[in-house]
Amino acid sequence: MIQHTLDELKRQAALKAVDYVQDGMVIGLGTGSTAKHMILALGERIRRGLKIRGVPTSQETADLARSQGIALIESDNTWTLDLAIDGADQVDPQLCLIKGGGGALLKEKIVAAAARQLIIVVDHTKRVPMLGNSFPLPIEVVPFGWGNTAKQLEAIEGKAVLREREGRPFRTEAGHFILDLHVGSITDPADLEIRLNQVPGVVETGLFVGRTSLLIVGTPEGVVLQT
Ligand code: ABF
Repeated sequence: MIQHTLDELKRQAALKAVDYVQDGMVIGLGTGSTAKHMILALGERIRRGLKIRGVPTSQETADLARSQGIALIESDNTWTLDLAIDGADQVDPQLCLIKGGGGALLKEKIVAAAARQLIIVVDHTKRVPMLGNSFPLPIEVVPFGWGNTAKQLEAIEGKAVLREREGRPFRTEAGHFILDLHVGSITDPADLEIRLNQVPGVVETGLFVGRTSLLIVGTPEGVVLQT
């Protein structure tokens, strides 16, 4: 059997996702190493004549998309997205997600909410029977009083750890902090999302519930789809 690296499995799944992109569509462009493969594949198709426009979920994605000739909608106003394609950190059997490992969860969720369809692309290691446990839940919070926000989150569940980069708090593109909430099994993602969002200071959580239209998984045995 051919040994595939995880990155190759992500690439194969991303290529499949790009099959769903049609001429004239407006596409939400995700962030991360899997989304990068998707953007490179879109670039290939654009060079063969595909015409699309994109809304990027991060500066990194915007830069890559431009380099691939994807026309970006620069307006912050209103867009109608035919499709969004993004990665995830964990996916459960109901297609609920944990996202935000890369820190782009806020724009990713806004884009997911604006899209008629959301395709999530992962390698098989991201599939879990239950969200949580091995991956802490990222929560974007305003810096003001973040320690108080952390305590209130912990009163709901888990241990909140301020994400740092090079010894300083990690800042999202919107200037917020990320608290990584170490929780056990998330038995009811919808309920937890509601409760976490009620804490003052929380901007958004990395729980994506009921948003995935199609999951595309790269596995050593081939690409698998789940709706
Ligand atoms: C983004 O990229 C994030 O929401 C998620 O944290 C990450 C997925 O990681 P990768 O595609 O690099 O494995 O979609």
